[in-house]
Amino acid sequence: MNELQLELKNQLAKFCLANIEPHMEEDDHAENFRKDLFQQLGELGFTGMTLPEQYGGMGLSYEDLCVALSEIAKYSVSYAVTISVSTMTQAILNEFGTEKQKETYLPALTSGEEIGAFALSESHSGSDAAGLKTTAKKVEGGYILNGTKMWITSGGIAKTYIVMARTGEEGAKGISAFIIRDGMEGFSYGKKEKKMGWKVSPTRELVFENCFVPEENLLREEGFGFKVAMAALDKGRITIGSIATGLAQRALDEAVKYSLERKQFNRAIFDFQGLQFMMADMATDVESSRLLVTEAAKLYDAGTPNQKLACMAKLKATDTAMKVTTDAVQIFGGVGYTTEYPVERFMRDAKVLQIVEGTNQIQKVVIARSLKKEYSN
Ligand code: COS
Repeated sequence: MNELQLELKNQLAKFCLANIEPHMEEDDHAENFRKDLFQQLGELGFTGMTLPEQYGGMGLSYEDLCVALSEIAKYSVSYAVTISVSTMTQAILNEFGTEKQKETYLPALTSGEEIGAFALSESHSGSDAAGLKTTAKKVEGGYILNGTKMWITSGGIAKTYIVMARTGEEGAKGISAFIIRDGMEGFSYGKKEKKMGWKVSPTRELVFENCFVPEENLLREEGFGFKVAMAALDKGRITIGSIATGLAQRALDEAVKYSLERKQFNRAIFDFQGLQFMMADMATDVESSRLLVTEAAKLYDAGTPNQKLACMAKLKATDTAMKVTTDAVQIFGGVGYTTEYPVERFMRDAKVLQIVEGTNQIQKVVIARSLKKEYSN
């Protein structure tokens, strides 16, 4: 970690300890997202880290972003994910938007005044993203959208949504990407999901009923939407990996500390080799996840993105988060299963990391496709 990254990490640790940690248990229970807290993170520069300064960003690298997200995730996966998805929305606008689109939407997002969201999934198209059914029919001056988007992170609290809808033929080539704003006529929110974890981060349906979207809200051209979505996920998968790594690190920290204090049979439970081996495995998995995530981010920053490595990072780090948080609960024993300690929340927050931004089975599909290509040449 370089000096700047250490500084970012320390600044975030201080902020999260003072402002997030004290509310987490209560907010998790009440499913309460604090917009003011998100905005404070914005004032510190953490809601637009990778965007150019010209649009209010910090002009930092994905490796820096991963360090920051990992640190926030130690305290709250929900806030880390809100920032990760909002940053992904900004990256889409920055990469595929016109100058006018960037100037219109980016400053409020980078500053943290507004939140961005990404809407690809539908009830019948999750892993098979190219099968989406929401339609965008061309009319004079724009498009009319009809359909429902599902499981949208920050649904309801976000102001700017990148929404994928069908303008043409079946499959990937018929999909286009639109910039949709909260409050547009014909755009409403469906039910807020009741979830196992990520309780502070709202997940909602987006409902489009004859929603008119002006032409200037189309990203690039018709039929370009699937590429927009996949390119965004290539980066999103690295940042999800960094969040998983932070969560796993925190679970390991808690487990080791507890095992050094907790006594059974007149000795600290850490002294039992059964537990030592468990914690050695946990630490090894956390470290390998961090190395994979960092390498994937570095390659992206160097202008040589490696999709296979990004998928491996997401796969390894999120499987690690699930395993390490589960083992942490085991090390805590009975109290680990109660809300007296945070490890049960860590375990609940870990599960969906194996599902979002492409299930871990989809990551394996992409990794295998890449292997086939490499070995067929
Ligand atoms: N970047 C740019 N373009 C990409 C791309 C990427 N990473 N991946 C695919 N494309 C392009 C392909 O090049 C292809 O275009 P051409 O025909 O012009 O070459 C087009 O997109 C279709 O690609 P493909 O044939 O690979 O699409 P599939 O339907 O087979 O889908 C998977 C591929 C399964 C990998 C994709 O649907 C996927 O990632 N699914 C999971 C969705 C997901 O992550 N959902 C989570 C939502 S956010 S919580």
